[in-house]
Amino acid sequence: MVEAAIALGSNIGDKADNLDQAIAALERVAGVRVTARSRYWRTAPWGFTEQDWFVNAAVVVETSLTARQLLEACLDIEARLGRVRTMRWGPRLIDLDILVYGDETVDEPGLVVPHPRMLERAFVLAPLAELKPDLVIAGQRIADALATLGTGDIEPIEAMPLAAAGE
Ligand code: GSY
Repeated sequence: MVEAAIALGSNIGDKADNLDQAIAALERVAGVRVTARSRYWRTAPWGFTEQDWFVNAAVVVETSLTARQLLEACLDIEARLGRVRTMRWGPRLIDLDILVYGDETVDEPGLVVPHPRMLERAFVLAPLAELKPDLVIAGQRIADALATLGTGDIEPIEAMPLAAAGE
């Protein structure tokens, strides 16, 4: 069994429900067991900023799948939930990205782990730091990498008044 971490994000429709459904679908994949999940975070859009805010989260899974099989399972969940791929950095119904797969390094078409840009993104590190603060990627502890980033544009949804979370 390998321990892997997966980032989730959504900025179309009922974002939190999209994440709920994706995590439930992951739990149903044979050979995958979700062992921990972060809070949901409301995050400002990164990259292409002229789009709606995101809900982001992270999960840790124990899996007997290979990294490639886990990727295929994630892509299958995205497709079944109705994701349509348009622009590269554009809005998305649901996004599942493998962040780490054990201590393996993979660099293949369509599959690069550890995720090459994860250390630059607070919307990835904040949820992951709740679950794996001491995980070291490229020589950096997740919690330390997060501390170097601005976190002013992200906040855990549970900490917000319900009316604001649902706006
Ligand atoms: O890289 C994942 C998709 N994505 C996101 C995201 O998940 N959250 C935020 N806040 N901004 C993003 N920009 C892109 S692209």
